[in-house]
Amino acid sequence: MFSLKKNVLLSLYINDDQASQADKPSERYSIAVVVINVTDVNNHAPVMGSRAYNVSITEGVRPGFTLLTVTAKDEDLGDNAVFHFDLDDSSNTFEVVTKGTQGEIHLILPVDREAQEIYVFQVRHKAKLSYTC
Ligand SMILES: [Ca+2]
Ligand SMILES: [Ca+2]
Repeated sequence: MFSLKKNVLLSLYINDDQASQADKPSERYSIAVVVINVTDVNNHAPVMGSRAYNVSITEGVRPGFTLLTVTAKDEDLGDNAVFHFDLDDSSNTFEVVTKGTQGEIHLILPVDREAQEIYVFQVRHKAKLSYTC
């Protein structure tokens, strides 16, 4: 479970230089602890682990085969860091399944090299919450 807050711990001193406890220097000041809670806002978009992938598969591979796992990272915390992957595949041959910060790209239809030799598509990530810059 993520926390939406990070703590900053400060020590606050108050010192009396005029105090007369010269024989007890530890009584010339007092200390208070100050805890500052910094709450996260959604100010980071997810970033892909790589800008491009190149994968080769053999025709005849059965649908369901995982041909690639992509990753992304969001610097925020909790729900502010949640995203899912989406696939822009006009051939409808592949699908992406989001598993945490990873996206598994599966084959969902058979490929035939004589029918199509190369597939090019985009993998996108979409944040669960809108973020502020
Ligand atoms: Ca974010
Ligand atoms: Ca943030």
